[in-house]
Amino acid sequence: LIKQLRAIVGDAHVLVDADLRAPYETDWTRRFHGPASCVVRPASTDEVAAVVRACAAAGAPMVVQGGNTGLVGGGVPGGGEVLVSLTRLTRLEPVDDVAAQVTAGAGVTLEKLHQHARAAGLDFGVDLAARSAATVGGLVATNAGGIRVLRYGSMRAQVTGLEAVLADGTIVSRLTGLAKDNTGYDLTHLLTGSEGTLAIITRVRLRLVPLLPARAVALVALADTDAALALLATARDGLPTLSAAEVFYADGLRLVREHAGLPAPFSEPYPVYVVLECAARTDPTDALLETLAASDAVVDATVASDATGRTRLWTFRETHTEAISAAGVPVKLDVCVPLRALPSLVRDLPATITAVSPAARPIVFGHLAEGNLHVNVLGAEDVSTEVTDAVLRLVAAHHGSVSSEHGIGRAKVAWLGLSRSPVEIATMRRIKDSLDPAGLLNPGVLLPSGSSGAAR
Ligand code: 2HG
Ligand code: ZN
Repeated sequence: LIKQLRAIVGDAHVLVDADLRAPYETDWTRRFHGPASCVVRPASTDEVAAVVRACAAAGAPMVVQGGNTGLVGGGVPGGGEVLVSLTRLTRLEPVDDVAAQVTAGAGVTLEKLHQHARAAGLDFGVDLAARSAATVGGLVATNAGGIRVLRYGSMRAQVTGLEAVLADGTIVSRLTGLAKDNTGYDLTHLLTGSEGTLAIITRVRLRLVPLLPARAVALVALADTDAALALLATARDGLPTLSAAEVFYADGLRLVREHAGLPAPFSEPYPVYVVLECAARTDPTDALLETLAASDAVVDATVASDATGRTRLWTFRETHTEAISAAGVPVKLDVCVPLRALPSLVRDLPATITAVSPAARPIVFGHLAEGNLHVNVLGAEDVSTEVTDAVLRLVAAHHGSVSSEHGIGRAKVAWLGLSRSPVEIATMRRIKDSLDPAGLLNPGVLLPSGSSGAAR
């Protein structure tokens, strides 16, 4: 097989040596790792198809990887797979400014996509902290969310078409990007969020949004999560330009400041902080200030309209992941609950976690408008299963989801049943078995491997 793969992509792009494979075999949180039989780096859809055909003929399972920024182990090997890295699929086609769409290769980074869209006077609606490494293929495969879901929706809402290689090497392509197209099963949206288990996405057609150059950011201090929700309601009503509403807490801010050596944003600490961002064609600062002044929930606030000041305020939020990783290997849980249940979840989390791991240190932050919290638990690596179980059961009891935006990956397969019914899971299994009967694509990701007759 390795000889065949070399013939397809060239010797330099089949990595067999352990030290060359290593960066692909571990996710950057260091939580998930497994050996790949080799890493193969195709440079085109045809090469991906040939790689898949060769692997399928050899009965070799594959794991698909983009920028390796995923947080649930969906892009790292379980053990022994051929790792198909898509980072060489970097073709970005010219922006179609009539349709306001663009076609991008799976390996294009989010940052490059932003630059490309902005150079054409448009923008791309999804943004997230891992923008410099996260790739378009992975963002679509995991239906990534990020900080602008409030305004533009998740990745799914941006995808108007895609091209993918099926498990037998067939290429399926639908890249016209029609705004209305009611001609049967929506394969694009079936593959979006399928986490590499149904096909390998090689190109995507994406919707673009107007470029809004005038921005204002507020960092707001509040007494509790109820107050954060009250502020959100006021901001949603009063600010049509609202683009982001993010939340973090005093312990997260402390960790971020220690890690990055940042000064305190206010003269005294507060329990809860919310970052609001408004984006428009004309300066939204006055409207933002008026909204803050009208909200009883606001205890203190600081607002920035210039790029440096905005980045300074965002840094308090966006450095969380990095600061947490620098402090240890966290148990990372990405969950959401109905907004009304958010204060109760935040209140119950610490005791739920310390009941199974007394020394654990939970740090919670996330995307306020979707009730999406990133529950990061430090000092609980040894009891990660127990902590995960306790937190996800608490979330389910609040009628929430065990994965809000990161996906199921390998991390949450055992808990999928807390969010999806047995009938839903059985239906997903039937779809998986019909598209990938030998169970060769990302085995062990999203659905347990080997639970049906056809899978390994
Ligand atoms: C974010 O919102 C990402 O910054 C990462 O989804 C979350 O590190 C995390 O838990
Ligand atoms: Zn997030």
